Amino acid sequence: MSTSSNELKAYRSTIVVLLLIFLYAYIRFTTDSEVKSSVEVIKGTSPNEQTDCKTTVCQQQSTKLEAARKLEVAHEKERVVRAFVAELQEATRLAAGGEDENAWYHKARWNRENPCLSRTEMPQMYARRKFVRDLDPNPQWKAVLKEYAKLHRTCMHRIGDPTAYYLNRNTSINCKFAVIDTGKVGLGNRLLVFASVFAYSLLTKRVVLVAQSGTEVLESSWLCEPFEGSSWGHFDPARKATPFHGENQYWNRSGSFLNRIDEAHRLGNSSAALSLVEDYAVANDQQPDSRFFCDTEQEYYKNVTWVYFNSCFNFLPKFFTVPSFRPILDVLFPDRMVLTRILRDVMRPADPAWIRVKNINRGYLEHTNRHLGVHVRYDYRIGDYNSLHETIAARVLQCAIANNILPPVQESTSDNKSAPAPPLGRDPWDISVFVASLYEGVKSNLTETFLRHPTATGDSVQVVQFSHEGNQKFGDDVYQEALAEVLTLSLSDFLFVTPLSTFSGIAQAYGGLVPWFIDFRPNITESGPCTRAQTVDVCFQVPFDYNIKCPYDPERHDKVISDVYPEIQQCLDVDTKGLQVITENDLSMVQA
Ligand SMILES: *[C@@H]1O[C@H](CO)[C@@H](O)[C@H](O)[C@H]1NC(C)=O
Ligand SMILES: *[C@@H]1O[C@H](CO)[C@@H](O)[C@H](O)[C@H]1NC(C)=O
Ligand SMILES: *[C@@H]1O[C@H](CO)[C@@H](O)[C@H](O)[C@H]1NC(C)=O
Ligand SMILES: *[C@@H]1O[C@H](CO)[C@@H](O)[C@H](O)[C@H]1NC(C)=O
Ligand SMILES: *[C@@H]1O[C@H](CO)[C@@H](O)[C@H](O)[C@H]1NC(C)=O
Ligand SMILES: *[C@@H]1O[C@H](CO)[C@@H](O)[C@H](O)[C@H]1NC(C)=O
Ligand SMILES: CC(=O)N[C@H]1CO[C@H](CO)[C@@H](O)[C@@H]1O
Repeated sequence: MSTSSNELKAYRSTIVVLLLIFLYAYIRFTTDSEVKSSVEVIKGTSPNEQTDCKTTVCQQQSTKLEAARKLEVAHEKERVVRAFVAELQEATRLAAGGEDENAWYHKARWNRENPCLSRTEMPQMYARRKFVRDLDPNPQWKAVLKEYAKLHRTCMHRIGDPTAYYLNRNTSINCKFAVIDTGKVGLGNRLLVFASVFAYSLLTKRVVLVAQSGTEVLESSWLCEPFEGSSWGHFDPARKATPFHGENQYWNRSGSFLNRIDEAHRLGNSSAALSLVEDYAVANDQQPDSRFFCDTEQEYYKNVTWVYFNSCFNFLPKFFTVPSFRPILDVLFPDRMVLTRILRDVMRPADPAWIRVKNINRGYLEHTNRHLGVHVRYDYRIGDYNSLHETIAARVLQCAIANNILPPVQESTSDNKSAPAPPLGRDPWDISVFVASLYEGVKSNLTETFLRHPTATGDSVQVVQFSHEGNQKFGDDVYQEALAEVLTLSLSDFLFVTPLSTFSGIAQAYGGLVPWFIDFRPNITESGPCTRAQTVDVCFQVPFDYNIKCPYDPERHDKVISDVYPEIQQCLDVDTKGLQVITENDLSMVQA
């Protein structure tokens, strides 16, 4: 019995060694394009083999194999980034038309004229949090952003006034554009659309511009200019080029664009048929059509000079379903924290908003050991507030105590006042709770609770809230203030958010935090007061489809998105219906 089992083991090991040697050789000698698939083969089989891998030779082989695999992955990653940077550089070269930017661009002067404290200070503030890891450095992303900024300023310098350039149907400069138009929406939606359209512009090497109507706030008063040497704002201030309002100018609706693609496909792919789909400008309404997220359709979009996004949705998650976008997305954002990166490196607060954040921080939060952020948003109406606020206040407290974020309080105030706190193995903490809400209910309840009752740990808890507007407002000051609140929330160690709220969403995304949703469903009993989110990403609320809709990609067409891409999931029931990207590497650290 034992002899044969030993034999079997030896036999197995030999096979394993041979297999590993074979695979190693296979990796070494396959071409670039095959690297990916061979890597997958090894990934799939190695765990089983390693359990059998007892001999030293085998272990050495396996270590070598692992090293080879890592090296190949790193090379592949480098190759993808290099190729993408080269494409951006080529786009810039074509746009420049031989003009040298040193003749007109003065970096130091531009930076003097466009000060932005948060550019250098914000990363330091995030790094200072005590219960949250910092984002990994990402030099590839920085390099890509730098190239993109160069493309942006080159195009903007060459075309002059973008509105006139559009209205003249001018195509003399080799640049393409994407316009963001959110209309009148709150800060959260606005930033999410900015991030979505920016992501698209980067992926497709378009110049991103923000449409400006007379009544809208100037983004430059609350956001820094994101691209060195140029401005992305103020497109079409007089609304002469705006689609969906009155005169349509040159915009074709995305629906008619898709119809003509279908027509071209019916006629076969002769160049005559393809030229039927040569649009100057295409406008997307509400959110891009599902077919926007397909390679074939994106091939046609490459020939469209202007693409307009009239939207208030966060459609960024669906870019992870576009096969041709995936390699660079995967390489630049291995943890899928794309929204966090874009918010922190493109949507930087302008000095007035940032100074406000610093003041709040200095006055109330900096000296504390632990910082909980709470954003409570009742559904706009005072009725919801009156019926819900006691429940919500209780749930916030329960959630914080159940998750060891706030200490429990002692029942009696007078008798136990001098009772020594139980030994903790550390000094008592100062814990701060920052509440952002249009109402004061949660703040009053928490303040009262911690004033009346000593904590069981001896830690002290202070609660802060600044604005309580009652109703959501719009306007310059309100945007600055709202952004300051979002950023203060994002600087928390722990974050409680309101389901469905995009204001909550951008706080979690700036902060790189996986928050807890306070359950706003009145009668919920089984799930407890709160539910931990599944990701740092924000929900793409109500996408048109949960299936892939790419008729010219029969292999994927009509399949359920989450089946094909498990890294994209439906948003949680406690939150809202939609899709979101599941990020990796939660930055929260193990709690003390
Ligand atoms: C097109 O744009 C270029 C660059 O700004 C400009 O020189 C040219 O005059 C424009 N052409 C028309 C027809 O407006
Ligand atoms: C064009 O048509 C040919 C033959 O009908 C086909 O092989 C090819 O894949 C088509 N190309 C595109 C881009 O659709
Ligand atoms: C885009 O335009 C180029 C040049 O006009 C043409 O060769 C190509 O077929 C077009 N692509 C599509 C998908 O229509
Ligand atoms: C806080 O709210 C809970 C739930 O409504 C209530 O039981 C408690 O008395 C409140 N505490 C204070 C101090 O207001
Ligand atoms: C507080 O004091 C009361 C009465 O002396 C006692 O029953 C209770 O156990 C004490 N609580 C704690 C947490 O020490
Ligand atoms: C919640 O409970 C109350 C009282 O039990 C009931 O009247 C109400 O219909 C319930 N609401 C929901 C949404 O189930
Ligand atoms: C179907 C459709 O609306 N086509 C229009 C698209 O836009 C061009 C101008 O760019 C018009 O000439 C087409 O009629």
